Amino acid sequence: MSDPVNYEKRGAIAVITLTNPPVNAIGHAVRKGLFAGLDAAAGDASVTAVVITGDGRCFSGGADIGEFGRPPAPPTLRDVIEAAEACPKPVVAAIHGVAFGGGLELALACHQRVGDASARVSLPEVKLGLIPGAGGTQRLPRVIGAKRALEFILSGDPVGADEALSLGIIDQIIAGDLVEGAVAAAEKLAAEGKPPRKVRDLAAAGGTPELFAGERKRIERRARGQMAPGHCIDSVENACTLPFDEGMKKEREYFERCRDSDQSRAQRHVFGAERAAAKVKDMPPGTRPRAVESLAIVGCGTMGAGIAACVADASLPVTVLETDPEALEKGLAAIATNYEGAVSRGRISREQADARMGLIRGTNDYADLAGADMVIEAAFEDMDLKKEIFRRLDETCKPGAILATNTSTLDIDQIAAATARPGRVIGTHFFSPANVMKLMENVRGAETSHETIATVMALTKVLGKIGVLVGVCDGFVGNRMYYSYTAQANFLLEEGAFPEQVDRVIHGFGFPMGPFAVGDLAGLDVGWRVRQGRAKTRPPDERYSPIADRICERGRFGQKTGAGWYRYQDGGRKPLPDPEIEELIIGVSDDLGIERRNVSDEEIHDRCIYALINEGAKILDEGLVQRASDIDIVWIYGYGFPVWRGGPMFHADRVGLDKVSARLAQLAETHGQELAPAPLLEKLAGQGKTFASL
Ligand code: 3H9
Repeated sequence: MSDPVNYEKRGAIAVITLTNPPVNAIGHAVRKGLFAGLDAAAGDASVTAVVITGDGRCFSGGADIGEFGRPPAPPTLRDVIEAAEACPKPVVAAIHGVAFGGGLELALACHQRVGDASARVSLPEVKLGLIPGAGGTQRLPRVIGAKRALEFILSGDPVGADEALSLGIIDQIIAGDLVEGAVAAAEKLAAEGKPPRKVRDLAAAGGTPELFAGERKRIERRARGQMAPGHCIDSVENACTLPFDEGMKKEREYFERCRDSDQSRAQRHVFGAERAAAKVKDMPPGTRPRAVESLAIVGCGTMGAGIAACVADASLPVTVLETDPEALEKGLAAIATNYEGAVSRGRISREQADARMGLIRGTNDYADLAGADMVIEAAFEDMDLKKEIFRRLDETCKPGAILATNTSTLDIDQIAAATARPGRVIGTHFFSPANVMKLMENVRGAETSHETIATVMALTKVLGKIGVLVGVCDGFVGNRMYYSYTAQANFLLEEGAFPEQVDRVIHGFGFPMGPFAVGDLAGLDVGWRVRQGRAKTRPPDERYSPIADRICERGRFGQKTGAGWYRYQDGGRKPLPDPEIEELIIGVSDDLGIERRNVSDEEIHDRCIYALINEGAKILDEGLVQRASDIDIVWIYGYGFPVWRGGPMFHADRVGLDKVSARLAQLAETHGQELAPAPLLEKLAGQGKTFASL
């Protein structure tokens, strides 16, 4: 293994370079190397100043996340950072690519920071359920003021070189060779002969009590249930009110509390799970994704328009086909309106909106799709219609083009069979709104080629999405699990609960909304149509709740009709319990001969959440995902499962599969065999294993 830190001298300047690919994570060996380098530079009379930089693609992605579960080994990152700040010779950080987390904390302790145009800085610890723990909460407010530091730390989002310069996070942008520029800056500092400027000696400006109170209020809703954001605020407040060393001591306490919490463990799991999802286990080495430089979308309804916008957002040209000119015009207008909204909310500039709109071209003619590298069909959910479209696409599109379907339920293999290129057919299940939701279920059919899979997984990243590769089954992973979860929610209504109770429990678990509020938001008519289509094939002994159908029969399709599971006043979005629905639900219980009873919150939690986990276990057993954590990603990014619980399968592992399995077995005895523990769950529970162990 090569040394993870390189030390060299350029004239009188010591250059310490992190060489720990891929992202120069600061693990134990790097810390040791940095510490030794700083020590050597301090003790070498011929060295007048120091530059710290990163080799390869970036300065540093921060502390090594993989080490958080292990006992800390000295020197700690804080020791290294203190050594940099205390160095009697000027230390200059030279940043290219990312300086994230501990990487930025190291840079903030240097006496000057320079970067090139590629520099991006952030303190993303909050996304891992942590607070910056190596001085970030104490030094950043001293550099950019409390208000901006809070925004920066609470969002965890990066800023680019120009913004970092205007904020004062970096002092200079170097146009030519970064390290040469940094060495020149270090020589200049050394020549000035002044004592190094230390951020710890500055005062943090703007930390008013109102600022902190306002931020605490804001995160109550935005980060409900999460520990880290509150501690980020506490710690930045300390930077404004306490001496530096005391603030650091507190920061350490908060950091350790967060690091050792289940929440951070869950969020670190999600970080790894997200990256694991991108890897396809059976991909033959050397498989290369095809270039996708132009796309086409068939259908410009809600999904088609959303997908087109998401492609244009990624700066790729896209042709949108609607055979009906009026529908095309309407769809394109909807995209334009959406962009206008983004401009007026300040999310994108007018130039960006115009550029993106300029990438979208409408057509009524299939011939215009002939040159596309990939086509995504986003037509109505109807097998015959989709087959017909694929037949035409197969005839029209160039031989290498990939044909994808944005179905949420239909069998990809049947659709692929309508073409002479089943190897190039795949499912790309976007979630609505497609230009906002991060998840894509990429559905591999029996004949989908590895090259097609590699291409679509790579495209997913280009589109800024997180792709999970899944197999063909009814509803794929997300919706299939959603059916099991909402089925229990509906049965609970028949047995004695009301929508607001179920939604309250699920919201309390950490979902942004309960299943009934979600139904009203998404619209109830689509599911109704799907259920009508399936009525004929539903096994007669399968328990089926008619409540949702009866609600739809009254024309209550959710928020868009002002009424659904709830009523909505004056066009508002606040779900209000509706006596009409309570009456309807009680009527259904009567019709089914169910005696209503008091349903406890605990029962609601267990039946809904454990049904979800149980279906996940079946999916895993059927080999429809590559690993349990893929299911976690689907549920976090597609359905709002609380990230700080790590996803349903991680959550189950944490609760203990023996407990989950035993509780399901008990519930099944009273409430029906749908709740019987899945064989895989029972097996793992019996062996004392976890889903993660598979
Ligand atoms: C911290 O710093 C705590 C301190 O405040 C206090 C300490 C006392 N560690 O994302 P990619 C791996 S907390 C270990 O695919 P990209 C990653 O798993 C840390 N490994 O590439 C992947 O591995 P694999 C705060 C890391 O170019 C590979 O690098 N920092 C780390 O799309 C490539 O990653 C963060 O939260 C790490 N810190 O994006 C930053 N970072 O190849 C988290 C990455 O086996 N990281 N890896 O799948 C990121 O945001 C992105 O990874 C980054 C690169 C932008 C760096």
